Amino acid sequence: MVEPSLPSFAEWHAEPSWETIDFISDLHLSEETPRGFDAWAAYMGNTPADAVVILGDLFEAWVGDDARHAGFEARCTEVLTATAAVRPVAFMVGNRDFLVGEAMLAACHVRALADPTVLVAGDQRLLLSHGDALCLSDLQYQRIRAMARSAAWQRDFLLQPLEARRAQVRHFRLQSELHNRARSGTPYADVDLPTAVQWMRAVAAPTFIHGHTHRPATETLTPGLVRHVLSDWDLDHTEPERAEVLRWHRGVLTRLPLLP
Ligand SMILES: [Mn+2]
Repeated sequence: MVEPSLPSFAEWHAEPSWETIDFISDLHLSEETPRGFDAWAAYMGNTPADAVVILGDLFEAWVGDDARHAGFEARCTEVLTATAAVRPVAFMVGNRDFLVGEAMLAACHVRALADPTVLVAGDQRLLLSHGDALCLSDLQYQRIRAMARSAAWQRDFLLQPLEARRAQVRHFRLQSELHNRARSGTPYADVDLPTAVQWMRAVAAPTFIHGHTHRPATETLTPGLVRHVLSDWDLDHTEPERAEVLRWHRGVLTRLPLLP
C-alpha cells in the first residue's frame, strides 16, 4: 500500500489570555432541525468560553455563501455574527458544509480554519480536523471528495442559480440516504488510525480532536497519543437526544453534555 502523503498543516496560536476553548461539530443544522438550531443558538449565546471552534458539519448542507441572505441560513448567519461579536469563533468546513467560504465567514467575522490545523494553546499542541479526509477505507467517498473539493467543480457548481443548487443538493442527499440504507449494517468508515498517528507525530501533537464519525469517544491510539472524537448533535430525530461540547479549560479537556 502506498502511504498517503502528508497534508500541509496550518498553525493557529490561541491568545495567551484564553482559559476556555470550546469545540463542537456535526450539528447538521437545517430547516428540519428546529430544536437543534434553538439549542445551538442558546449555547452560542451562553457559553463562558473565550473562543468557540466549530470543526465542520455545522450545517447539513451549504449551497454557497449567497444563500446566507434569507431564510434558515440568514438565521444561522445572525447567530454566528452575534457570537463572534462577543468572543472569537473559528470555523473549519466539514463534508456537508465544505462550500462555506470566505464571503460567509468574513461577513460573520468568523475565522476560517484550514483542515488540518494545529492549535497551539498554552504549551499544548492540539491537532484539529473534521475527520473525513482520514476515512481512507471509504474509497468511493474519497473519490467524491476529491472531485467536490476541486476548484473546477466548485466554480461550475456555484455558477448555477441558487435554486438549481438547492435542488441538486437535495438530490445528492437522497442518493446518499439510499446508499446508506443499502449498506445498512455496515459500520461507517472510521478515521484511519495509523495515518492519524502519522499526522500527530508529524506535527508533534499528542492530542487529536476530530468529528465526522458520530462516534464520540476518547481513546489512546498509542502511548502518549490521544484522540477525542466529538459528538454529533441530534435533538430532532433520535432518542435519547444528543448534544455535547468538548471543553478545553487551562489545558484539560472535558466532555460537557448540554442536555439534562
Ligand atoms: Mn462529516
